Amino acid sequence: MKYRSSVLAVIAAVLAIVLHFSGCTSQSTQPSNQSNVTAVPKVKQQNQNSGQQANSTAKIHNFKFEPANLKIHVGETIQFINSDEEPHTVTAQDGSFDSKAIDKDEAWIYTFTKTGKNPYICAIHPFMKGTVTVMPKGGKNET
Ligand SMILES: [Cu+2]
Repeated sequence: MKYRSSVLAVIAAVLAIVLHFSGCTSQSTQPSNQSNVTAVPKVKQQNQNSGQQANSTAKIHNFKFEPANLKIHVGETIQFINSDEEPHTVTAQDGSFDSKAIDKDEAWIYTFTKTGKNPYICAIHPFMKGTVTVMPKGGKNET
């Protein structure tokens, strides 16, 4: 009886030591990578609105437009900001606008001058879809 309990105590001590060391070595806390701080995106100024403030923002993230459906009023400007490593485009399905490739942390701004629905895709990844709905000024007759 006495012998057995002392054996158990030794086993418990060994287990405690093993657990202690495995716990220490397996989880070394690595410094968190802070490279994904959102910097102010540089704006691709390739349409008619260079320098204009955007009324709304759509992010391009994880191969998705966020939000995928935006409602604005006619004459308002949207900035599309790509936060993916991959370049994306904002390309109207009817061809009325096309950002061309927007690189990582770049923004593209566009002013919508006609009412109606503007479905768009990423020309590089056509499964990426979004819609900009442009309402008349004053917000009446919303679609
Ligand atoms: Cu894309």
